[in-house]
Formats: sequence, C-alpha cells, structure tokens
Amino acid sequence: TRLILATRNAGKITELRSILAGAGLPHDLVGADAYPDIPDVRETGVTFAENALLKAHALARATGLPAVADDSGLCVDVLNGAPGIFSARWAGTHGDDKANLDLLLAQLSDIADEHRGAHFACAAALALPDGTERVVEGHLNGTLRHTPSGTNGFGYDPILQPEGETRTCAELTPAEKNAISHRGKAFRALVPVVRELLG
Ligand code: ITT
Repeated sequence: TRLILATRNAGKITELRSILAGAGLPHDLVGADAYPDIPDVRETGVTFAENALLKAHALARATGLPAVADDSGLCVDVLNGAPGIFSARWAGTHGDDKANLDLLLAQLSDIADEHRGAHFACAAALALPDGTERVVEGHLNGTLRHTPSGTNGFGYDPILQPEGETRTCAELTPAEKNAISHRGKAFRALVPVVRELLG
C-alpha cells in the first residue's frame, strides 16, 4: 500500500525515506511532489504538532491515501524558543536555508558559548482519509556554533552541535544524524502506530 510523505522539503524526504525504510516499514513511500496540483496547506497552527497534523490531513484528504507529515524547527534557548515553527522563513523567504542561518548567527553573535543552548524539534503526524490522526514528537539537544561547519544535511545543520558530539549535524554522516535526530526519534516512534492503523 501507498503512504504519502506530505512534504516538499528535499532534505526531509531523503531522511524520511531512510528512517522509514530502516525501521522496516513495508509501504510504498510517495513524496508530495507526485501530486503537484495539490496546493500547499497554510501552516496556521501555533505548535509543531498542529502544523504537522494540518499537512498530513490536507494530503490524506486530497489523495484518499494515508499520509505522514513532518513539522520541525530549531528552538534557541536565549531566544525563548525562536525561530521554532518559523524556522523555514526566519529571514523572510520560505525555504531560504542560507539566509535563515546567516540571520540567526548574526542575532546570536554576542552570545557566549555557555548560553548557546538549542534543540531541534520534530512533530511526526499520521492522518488517514477518514480523519483518524496520530502525532508524536522527537528532540535533539545541542549548542550553536559561531560559524557553520559541514556540508551534509540541510537547514541549520551546520551550526547545531549535538550534546556529546564534537561535530555539527552537517559533519555527521546521514546515518549518524538519523540515529540521534529529532526526525529519527519522532518517525521511529510513529512506525508502530502506522503498522497498527494500516496493517
Ligand atoms: P514542508 O512543510 O513541505 O514539510 P518546510 O521546509 O516548509 O517543508 P517546516 O515548515 O517544518 O518545513 O520547516 C522546517 C525548517 O526547520 C527547515 O526549513 C529547516 O530550516 C529547519 N529544520 C528542520 N529540521 C532540520 C534538520 O534536521 N536540520 C536542520 N534544519 C532543520
């Protein structure tokens, strides 16, 4: 059976395919880009979970197929959790990863190492065409570097150094990142739920 990956973010799609296949999910994973006529849903929620559910329901309703969605972001302690749900458009243009990262670094330029705590958060949602829904979350704690390092991953990966690591997320291999990441944790927790509801 088909399972829709309700995201148009290429970095997420790559990670989701690897995480879900690695967890042994037998479904045929179809990206939202296979449905170019379905408009993007407006992310009007105020939490990661609300926005993930909005995206999953929109695709499940429009395709008549079960859909999973990811809403995620970087929460910075000294900014009281910002950029948070606004991570993809922090500098104004949705999905401009470099501008978002550069702006955040500029905003934190005066902040000393001991105050640079942050975490990635991911809400993983499953929605069925009949309206059934489930959502789970995962986190990855770390600190923010002063300068970007590494070329793997996407988004804010070059500046987030996970707790207990000497490398940034962008210096980890994809498998190393998925093993500890917010997205890895959230979607591995969603897998038994998918099995239970989809068989
Ligand atoms: P979809 O809504 O189509 O899934 P999006 O990019 O708009 O794609 P979000 O609204 O969830 O998705 O924004 C997530 C942003 O948070 C993303 O653009 C990155 O900047 C950041 N982010 C999320 N997960 C990340 C990760 O694993 N590594 C680095 N940055 C991440």
